[in-house]
Amino acid sequence: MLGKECKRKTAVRPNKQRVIQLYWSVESLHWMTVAFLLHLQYVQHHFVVNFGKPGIMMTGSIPRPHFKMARVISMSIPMFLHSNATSHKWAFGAIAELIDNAVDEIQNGATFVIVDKTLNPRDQSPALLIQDNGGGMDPEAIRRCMSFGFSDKKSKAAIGQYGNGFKTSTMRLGADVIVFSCHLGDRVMTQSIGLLSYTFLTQTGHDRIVVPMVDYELNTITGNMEISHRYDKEYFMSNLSMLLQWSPYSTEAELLKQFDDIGSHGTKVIIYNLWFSDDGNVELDFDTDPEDIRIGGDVKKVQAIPAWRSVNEQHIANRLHHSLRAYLSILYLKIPETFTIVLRGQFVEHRNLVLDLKFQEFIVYRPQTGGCKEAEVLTTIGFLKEAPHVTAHGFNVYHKNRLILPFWPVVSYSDSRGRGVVGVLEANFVEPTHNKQDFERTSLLQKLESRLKEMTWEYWDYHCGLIGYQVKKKLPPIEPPQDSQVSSP
Ligand SMILES: *[C@@H]1O[C@H](CO)[C@@H](O)[C@H](O)[C@H]1NC(C)=O
Ligand SMILES: CC(=O)N[C@H]1CO[C@H](CO)[C@@H](O)[C@@H]1O
Repeated sequence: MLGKECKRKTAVRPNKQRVIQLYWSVESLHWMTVAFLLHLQYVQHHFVVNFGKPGIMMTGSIPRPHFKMARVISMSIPMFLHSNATSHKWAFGAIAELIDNAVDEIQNGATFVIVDKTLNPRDQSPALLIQDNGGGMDPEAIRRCMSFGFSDKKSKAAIGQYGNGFKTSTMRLGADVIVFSCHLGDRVMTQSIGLLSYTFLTQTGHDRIVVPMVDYELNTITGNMEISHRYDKEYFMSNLSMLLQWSPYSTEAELLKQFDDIGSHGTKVIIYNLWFSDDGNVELDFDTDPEDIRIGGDVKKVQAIPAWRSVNEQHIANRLHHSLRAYLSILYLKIPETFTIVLRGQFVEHRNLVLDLKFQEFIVYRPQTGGCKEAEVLTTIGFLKEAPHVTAHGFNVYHKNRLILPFWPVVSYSDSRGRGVVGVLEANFVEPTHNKQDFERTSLLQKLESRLKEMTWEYWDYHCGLIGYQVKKKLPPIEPPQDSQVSSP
C-alpha cells in the first residue's frame, strides 16, 4: 500500500524543480512544505469543526489532507522534500516517530516514555501527551527541534532525534503543539517552553513561521528558576504573552506547573486541537478502550470464513492497524529492560513476533551490497501459531531495531501457497523512507523482496503438510523442522 506512494515520487517535473530551486533556499522550501502541510490539515480541521454537525456534513466527502497533499506536492516541490512532506499518512506512524525520540534518549538515561490522553484546560478537549525522562533539551536544542531553518545533524545511532520528524509528526496529529523540556547541563539547569501553533499562525496572519519560546534557568544562589538571561527581557515578555494567549495555559504559573512532573530532566510534548476524521470525531479514539488509543475508520475487513473471523480479527497482524497498544508492543525488536513504554497508565508489554511462530526455521541471507563488508541477515520464518486459521502472512522487517514493515506481504496467495507463513528480520542494509513506514525502493530492496518470496514458497512447499495442507509436489525428503534448528539457506 505504501509502495504506490513511493512510485509516485518519480513524477517530479524537472523544469519546475529547477525554477523553484532558483528562488528558494533549502530551508525556506522545507518551511513551505511544512506550512503547506499545516494549511491543508487546518482547512480540513475547520471544515469539520464548522460543518461537522451530524446531518450537515456528508461523511466521507472530505478528502483526507495527507492524500491530497501527496498529490499536489509531487507536482511542485522538489523530490528531496517530497518524502519529508508526505510523511505520515498513518497517525500511529507519527506517534511512533515521537516514541523514537524518547527511545533515542535511553542513552541519556531515559527509563520511560508516557503516552496518554490529557485535557486542554481551555476547552476540555482531548490532547495527546508524550513524555520522557531523557536528557531533555537546552534552549539551543529546543530551538533546533521546533524552529525552521535549522539543519538537523543526526547522530548515526539515533532513530528519531528531535529533527524535522518532530515537526511533521506532531503536525500530522494536531494543529498545535507545546513542548516543555528540562535539561541539566554543565552546572546549569534550564527549563524551556516552545509553541508550534498553526492556530496562532493563521489567526494572526503570520506569513512566516514564528515559534514563541521562553527559557528559565536555575539560580544556584537562590535555588529558584528565573528568566534566562540568554535572550533579551523584552523578547521574553513578548514571547511569554504569545504563549499565554495561544497555549492551553493562560497564566505563567499554570505554564510552569507543567514542569512539576518532569523532574530535573526530560521532555513533555502536548499536541492539542487534534485532527478530526471523516466521521466528525477526533481521529484518535481515547474512549473505546480506556487503556489504549485507537483509530477507528481504518479497520481492515478480514477475509476469512465465519468460524475463523474472530481469531483473525484478534490477531496482532490486524490489531496493530487500529490499536496503538498492539502496534507499540512490536515497534522495537528489542527494548532494554530498564525502559518502559507506558500507554494510558499501563505498561506496554513487549512482544517478540518470533515467539508467535511454530515450526521455525532460520535462514541467512547475504545481500550483495557492493561494499567490502558483507551484510548478513538472519530471517526467522515459520507458521503463525494460529495457522491455518489465521490468514495473515508476510515479513516483519525491522531496521536498526525499529519496525518498518509489519507483515509485509511479499506473495499473494490466491491458492493458499504462503498462507500463515510469517518471518521476522532486521534489515539494516536497506534505507527506510522518511516516515519510517516503508523502505526506499532500491534494487537492494527488490532483491530482498524476491528472496523473501522464494523463502515463503520454499517453506510452504516443504512444510504445508504440517498445518494440514496437502503437499502437492514431489519433493526431495527433508527432515521436518523443529524449533531452534538452524538450517542452511
Ligand atoms: C521571541 O524571542 C526571540 C528570541 O528568543 C526573539 O528573536 C523574538 O523576536 C521574540 N518575539 C517577539 C514577538 O518578541
Ligand atoms: C529538510 C529535510 O529534512 N530534508 C530531508 C528530506 O528527505 C531527504 C531524503 O528523502 C533528505 O536527504 C533531506 O535531508
